[in-house]
Amino acid sequence: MRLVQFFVPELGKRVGVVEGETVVDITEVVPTTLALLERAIAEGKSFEAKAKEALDEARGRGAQTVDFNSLQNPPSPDKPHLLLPIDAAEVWGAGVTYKRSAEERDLDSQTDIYTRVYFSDRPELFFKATLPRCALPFGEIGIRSDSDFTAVEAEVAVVIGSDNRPVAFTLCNDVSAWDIERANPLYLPQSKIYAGCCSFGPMLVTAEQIADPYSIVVRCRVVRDGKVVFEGEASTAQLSRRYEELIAFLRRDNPIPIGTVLTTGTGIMPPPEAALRDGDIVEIESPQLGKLVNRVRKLSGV
Ligand code: DO4
Ligand code: MG
Repeated sequence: MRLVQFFVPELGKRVGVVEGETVVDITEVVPTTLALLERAIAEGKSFEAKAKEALDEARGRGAQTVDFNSLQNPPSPDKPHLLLPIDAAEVWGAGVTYKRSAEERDLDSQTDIYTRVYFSDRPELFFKATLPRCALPFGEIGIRSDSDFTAVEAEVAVVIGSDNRPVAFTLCNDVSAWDIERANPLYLPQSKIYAGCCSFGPMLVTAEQIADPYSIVVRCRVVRDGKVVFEGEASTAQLSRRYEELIAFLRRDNPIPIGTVLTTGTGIMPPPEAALRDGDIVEIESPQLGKLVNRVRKLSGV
């Protein structure tokens, strides 16, 4: 199942199942994707099975449909648009899970700490964002006012249920101020957490729909004044850790809410020339997970 949350003027927030180019509105059965996941867990059902049940029930009640393309708009109270696909209470990140990420970060910061973490039993995990810090699909991601090199980090994210198996996958942009991280790795939280530091979506794809979670291809483009200034690609075939391992470490002695999103690291490392600028458009795309688009905005420092 592919699940979205979206906004329709006059109706407000909606939940839908994406079937091809059509979105079947299941809001009359369940008000949010998080409620759907919570109900699935309470009833001992898979997220996929519960979504199918909700879809069948909504259809039985004569569910409305909308065209998926009609939702691909920047957030505005006057136009239908996509929302974040789950109201995650917390977004966490895993780092240096791809060799390139370890090598390039060590080179840039003249340390070996990233390679050590890459090979260590314990993964790097960090708190990334709360929902208000996350940009909606087609919404604005931020560049801190004190950063000259903020980069897109195009990643696969998992949604966590009640155990260590991902219940769904989505795309995530772990936007990060690399110059701040490079100045001193202890500045990592300032590099990672600020207004508009993250976006994820456009949809949740339930785990059952992903034939091989270790061959998810992710492509990323930065478009400036209509021209592509950076393009990169990675695959979760290059991911050095298992999703279950990352989730198990995150959950250890750390009660995380159902529906938490964990973004699993980037395998695409843009060069300094691709430092994000105000007005850039960032596209992250995957054949399995859809396309996440955001505009970039330089923050004002207040
Ligand atoms: O260690 C710093 C952050 C790493 C990260 O976010 C990544 O590898 O994706
Ligand atoms: Mg990252």
